[in-house]
Amino acid sequence: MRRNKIWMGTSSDHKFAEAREVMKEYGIKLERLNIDRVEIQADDPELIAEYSLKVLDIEVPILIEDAGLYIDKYFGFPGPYSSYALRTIDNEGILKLMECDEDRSARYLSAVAYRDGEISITFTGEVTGRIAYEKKGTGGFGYDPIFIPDEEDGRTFGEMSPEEKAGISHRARAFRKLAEWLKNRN
Ligand code: ITT
Repeated sequence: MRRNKIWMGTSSDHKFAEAREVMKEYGIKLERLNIDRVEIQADDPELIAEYSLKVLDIEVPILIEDAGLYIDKYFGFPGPYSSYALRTIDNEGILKLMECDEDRSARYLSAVAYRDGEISITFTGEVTGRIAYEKKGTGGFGYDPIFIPDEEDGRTFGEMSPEEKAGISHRARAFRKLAEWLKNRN
């Protein structure tokens, strides 16, 4: 089975664009399968991605990514409910909820479940940071305007270029692990 072309099942233009750029660094072509994947309720993004992939009846090399924002003080909320929280309370709601909180530590998690004719394997990526006091920047998507990664200079992901975000993001880390693994295997 050809593995230098892989499909990503996602409804998100942003997730796909970020993932495609990372895979391109390794000479791997990522194609988009525009689907609404089946998502189970679980705390762990690995389990969610793996289940979404398991119920997908397609025989090509394919992957699913599950990602989310996990706020430490709120025991990981919104976590697996990240899409729902964005659709309902949005970034303004998160900022309001945390108005008086000094502990603002948070992380993004990504789990990429991959399958081809021979093997199923999952890789994870994480970036730690904190929730800003106000929205900043128009780059990225979702929670990026309120997430400040630890490893940078205090700017939110929303204030960074796509390349800067890709240098340290949860997604880039998980996809790089997959790409390295695929390269070593070929
Ligand atoms: P698919 O399930 O169709 O892939 P989705 O948008 O539902 O797309 P996720 O469940 O993986 O994707 O992500 C949940 C939400 O978390 C998503 O709606 C984003 O808004 C947010 N999110 C994930 N990664 C993010 C990132 O890198 N920057 C900002 N927000 C992100």
